[in-house]
Amino acid sequence: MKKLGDVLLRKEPFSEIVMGNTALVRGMVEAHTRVASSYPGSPTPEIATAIQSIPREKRPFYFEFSTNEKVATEVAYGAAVNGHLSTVFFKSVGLNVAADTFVQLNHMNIIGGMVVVLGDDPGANSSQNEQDNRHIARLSYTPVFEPANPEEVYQYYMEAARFSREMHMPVILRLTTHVCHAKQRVSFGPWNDPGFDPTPRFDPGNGPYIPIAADVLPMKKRALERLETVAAYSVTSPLNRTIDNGNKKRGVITIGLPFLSLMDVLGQAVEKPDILKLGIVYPLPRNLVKQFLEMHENVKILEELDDVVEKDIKALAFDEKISTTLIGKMDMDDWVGEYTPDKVAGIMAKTWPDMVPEKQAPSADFRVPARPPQMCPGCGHRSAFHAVKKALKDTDITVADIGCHTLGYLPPYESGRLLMCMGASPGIASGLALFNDSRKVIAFLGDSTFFHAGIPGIINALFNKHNITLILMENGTTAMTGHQDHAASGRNFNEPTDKIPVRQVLEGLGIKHIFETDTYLQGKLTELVKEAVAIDEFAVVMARHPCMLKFMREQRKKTGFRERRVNIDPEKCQKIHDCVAVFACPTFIRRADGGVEINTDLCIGDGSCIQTCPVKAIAPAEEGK
Ligand SMILES: Cc1ncc(C[n+]2csc(CCOP(=O)(O)OP(=O)(O)O)c2C)c(N)n1
Repeated sequence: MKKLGDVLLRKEPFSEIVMGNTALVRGMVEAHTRVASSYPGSPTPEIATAIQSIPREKRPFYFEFSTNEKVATEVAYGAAVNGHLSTVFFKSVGLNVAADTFVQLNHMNIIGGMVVVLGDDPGANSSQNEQDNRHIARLSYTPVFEPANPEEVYQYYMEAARFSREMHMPVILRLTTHVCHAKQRVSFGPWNDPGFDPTPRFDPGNGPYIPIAADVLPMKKRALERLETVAAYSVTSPLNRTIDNGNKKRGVITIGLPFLSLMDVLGQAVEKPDILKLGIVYPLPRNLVKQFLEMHENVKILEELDDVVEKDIKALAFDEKISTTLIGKMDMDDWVGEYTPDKVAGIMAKTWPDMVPEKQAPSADFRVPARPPQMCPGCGHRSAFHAVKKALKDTDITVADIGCHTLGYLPPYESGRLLMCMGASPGIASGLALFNDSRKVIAFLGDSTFFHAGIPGIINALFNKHNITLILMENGTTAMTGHQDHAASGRNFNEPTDKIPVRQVLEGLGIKHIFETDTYLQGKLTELVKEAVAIDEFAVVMARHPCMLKFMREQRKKTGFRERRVNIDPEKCQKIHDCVAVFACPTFIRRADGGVEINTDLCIGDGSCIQTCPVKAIAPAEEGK
C-alpha cells in the first residue's frame, strides 16, 4: 500500500478514498499553498496528521502548530501579506480566541490570499458549545464557502484559495464535524509544482495595513465592495447548484451536511422537491435564491444550528415582495444538534407529511451502548485528582479548565465544578475568591492551555493579589486532542526545539509559592496541596509527569520493553473497593461476589493504583502471571 504522504504528492490526477480533512491537504498541495498554521482542536487535528504524513523535506508548504488560534491566524496573515497563499485552521471555539485578529482581516489587502478553515461542531461532539460560526461572516464581511462531503472539501478549498488570491481577501471554508471525518472516493487533479519564488513581497504601498484614524473607513468601504463582488460571483459559481426534480410546488434550500441527510431521506419520499444547494452561504447569491423562490409555491429552508441563511432569505423575500411560503426554523423549533438523516427525516415529515413517510425511530437493535468519557487507565490526572481531593474540604471550590483533566469533574473525583473555556480557570477562580474568606478556591490548568490562554489569568491573579491555588498539571503534551507538541514539549511540529520550562516562566513572573512533585507521588501531592491552600496568597502546585498513554507508546517501541501490570492478591483483598469506587481506574472490575479483578487488556502497569489500596492488596504482577 502506498504511504499517504506519497499519495498526497502525486503529480498525475488520481482518485482515492479519503477523509474530508485529508482531501483538504491535497487541495492545499494543488493550490500551491505555501504557509499553514493551526492550534489543535476537534474536528480539525487530522488535517495536521495528513500534513505530517508528508516528510518535511518533501512538504511543499510550511506548517506549524502555533501557541493558540489567534497567533496561528497572525502567522498565516503575515505570510499572506508577504505574498504567500496561506491557510489557518482550527475548531469552532478557536474562532473566539482568534477573533480580535480575524475580524480585521477583511480590511487588509492580503496579496497572497488566505483561507480560514473553521471546524464547527454541531452536536457539540467535542466542544463546550455548538456555536454557529457563520455569524462571524456578517460581522467581519468575510465570505463563507461550505462543502458537504470530502470531494467538496477539496473542490471548495481550491476555489476559496483561487478566489482569495485574486481578490486579496480572506475566505472562510466552513467545515463541520462529519464533513471533516466522513470518507469518500475523491477525484483529485494534477499537481504541477511551478517552483516557488520565496522573495518577501511585503510592500506598505499595497496597504494601508494600519487600520486607524482616517484609513479605517475607506478600508471598511473596500471590504464592503469586495463583498459585492463575491455576491455577483456567487450567482454564477458552480459551488451553488440546483437539482431540478420538476417540482414547481415545493423546493428546499439547503447547505452542507443537511443536504446529504436530505438526499438520504428523499430516497424513501413519495415526491421529490426541487433543491437549491448553496455552497456559498455568505453573501447570499440573491438572484439565484430569488429565481428559486419565484419558481416554487413553498420553500423549506433546511439548515443546521441557527437561522443564518433563513433570515437572509426572508429579508430577500420581503425586499423583493415574493409571496412564496417560506418554512424555516421558526416554524419547527429545531435549533439544537446535528442534522443527521434521522433528524432531517423527522423535520421533513413535519414539513410535508404527505411527501416523507413518518420518521421511523431507530430500532433498538441498532443502538450502540453509551460510552461516557473517562480518563485512560493509568492517567496521571486520575492519580492527581485522587491525591488533591484528600487535601481539600468539601466546601472548597474547584475550577476546571479544558483538557483531559476536565474529566476530573466526573464522579468519583468531582474535582473542578465549573468549566468555561481554555485558560479561564485562574480568572474564574480569582472572581470566586473575592468576598470569600471561608471557602478556598483551587483552579486546575493543563500545560498546553497554560501557553494558549492561561498565562494572562495567572499574571492577573498575581498582580491583583488573588488568593487562589493553581494546580498545574504538566504532562508535556496537548493530550486531549491527540498529543500535539507544545512550547514545553521540546519539539515543535517540524523539529526539536528548546523547551520553554513552565516552572521558569512562573518563577520569572515572580510567583513566590511554587511547589512541585511527580503526579504519581500521591502522598506528597496531597501534602503540597494542603500547604499551598493554607497560604493566603496566590500559590502554584505543579503536578508533573509525561502523559502515561504517550509515555507507554514510546516505551513499547524500545527494545527489551516488557509489558507490566498489577494483580490483586485475593488473600489480602478485603473488598473495601477503594480501587473501584474511589480511585476508579477502569482496569478494576468488581465481580458479583464482591471480589475485584484486573482487566488485563486495559491495565498498562503504571502502578499508580498500588498506593490507593488501604490493605495493600494490589501489587505488580510477576512476570508471566
Ligand atoms: C479555544 C480552543 N482551542 C482548542 C480546543 C481544543 N482542546 C480541547 S482540550 C485541548 C488540550 C488541552 O491540553 P492541555 O492543557 O495540555 O491538557 P491535557 O489534555 O494535556 O490534559 C485542546 C487543544 C478548545 N477546546 N478550545
